[in-house]
Amino acid sequence: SDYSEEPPRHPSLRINAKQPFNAEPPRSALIGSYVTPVDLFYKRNHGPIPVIDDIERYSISIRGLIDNPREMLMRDIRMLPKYNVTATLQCAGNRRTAMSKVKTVKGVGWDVSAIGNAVWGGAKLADVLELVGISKLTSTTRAGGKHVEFVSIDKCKEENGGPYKASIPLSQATNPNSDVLLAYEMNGEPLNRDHGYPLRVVVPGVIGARSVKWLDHINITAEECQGFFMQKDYKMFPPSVNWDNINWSTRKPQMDFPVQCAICSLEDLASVKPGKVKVSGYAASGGGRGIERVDVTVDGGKTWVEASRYQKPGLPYIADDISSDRWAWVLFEVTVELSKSTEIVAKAVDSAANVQPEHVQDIWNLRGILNTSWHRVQVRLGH
Ligand code: MTE
Ligand code: MO
Repeated sequence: SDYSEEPPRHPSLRINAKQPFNAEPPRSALIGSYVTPVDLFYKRNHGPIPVIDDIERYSISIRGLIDNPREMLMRDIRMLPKYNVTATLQCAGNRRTAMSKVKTVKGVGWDVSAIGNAVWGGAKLADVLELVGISKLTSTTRAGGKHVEFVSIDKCKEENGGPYKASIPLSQATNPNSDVLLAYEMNGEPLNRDHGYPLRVVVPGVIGARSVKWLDHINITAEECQGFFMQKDYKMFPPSVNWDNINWSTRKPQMDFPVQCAICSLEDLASVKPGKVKVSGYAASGGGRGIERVDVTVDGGKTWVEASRYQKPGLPYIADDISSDRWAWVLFEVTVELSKSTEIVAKAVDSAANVQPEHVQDIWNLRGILNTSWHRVQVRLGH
């Protein structure tokens, strides 16, 4: 594999792995703005970044169990109605480093910033599929297709040098309300190379692993994608499963991400002055569920205070209201009074009343995914 043509990257990113390039911004970058700047958006790769220079000839093909397979150029995709969807992308491995402190896990270590919120611009997958004769809201094609597989251009070692791939159910792909995009823009700019130039999939509300970058083709299949990242990775196992007794086929590939939050105004072991301290961070849930509440405690849970939540300035955030971005995170903020060194804890509740698990050890799993335990930050009182 060749890493000689990697794109330039922002110097403040914290590099968790160099080749493939995996990096996240400092916590504070996430609360600087509701929409995460592209430069500071986490980058999660499994191989070298593909080089695509002939954009005029770049095309994707749509094939498999359909009547009218078709090749589409970028201009064909741009001809379809363009949608801007504000959606949070989160790696299933977000907060893995904290989980690995319970017991070793396999995978790239991440702090709390393998997540970002962007405005993705592109065509709806439901519109693209309609062009090849698959009507909206269908779950099976005439030829028996039930899944939509996205295959990339990149090459990764987990696929023995083959491309990264993933699939989603056809019913989700053909539902315009699920807002699955073939995106060519991020925050109003053409996608950059790290994030999938020229075209990527964005599956809102679902773990980042299904949002395939550098799309090469779409396959309509009878079965779920059999690729490594669907079948031998990104599945949630109970704490009892280890590398000797694992049976991958017993679990489904993870799709929606669970309710999550993290404090981003403080690094762990931060030194703070006694008195009023502002605590802020992000909260997000998968499946289009909004955030109902974020609770914060500084006294070990004896008392909790509710943080205020916001998306856009001047617009009240109400979970699941049509005025809110349903695929996007909320930022939260609360002022607490500190008189001694302590642990600050935050937990979120989503609109289906799902709550985060209290302790990371209860959800420990060998791949270190979905650490959504209450977020804890130790603070020391300074002068
Ligand atoms: N698509 C391709 N082609 N190759 C990859 O390595 N990584 C996936 C997904 N899509 C990946 C991919 C994973 S695990 C995540 S979390 C997101 O892309 C990360 O997207 P980002 O780098 O734009 O933040
Ligand atoms: Mo990921």
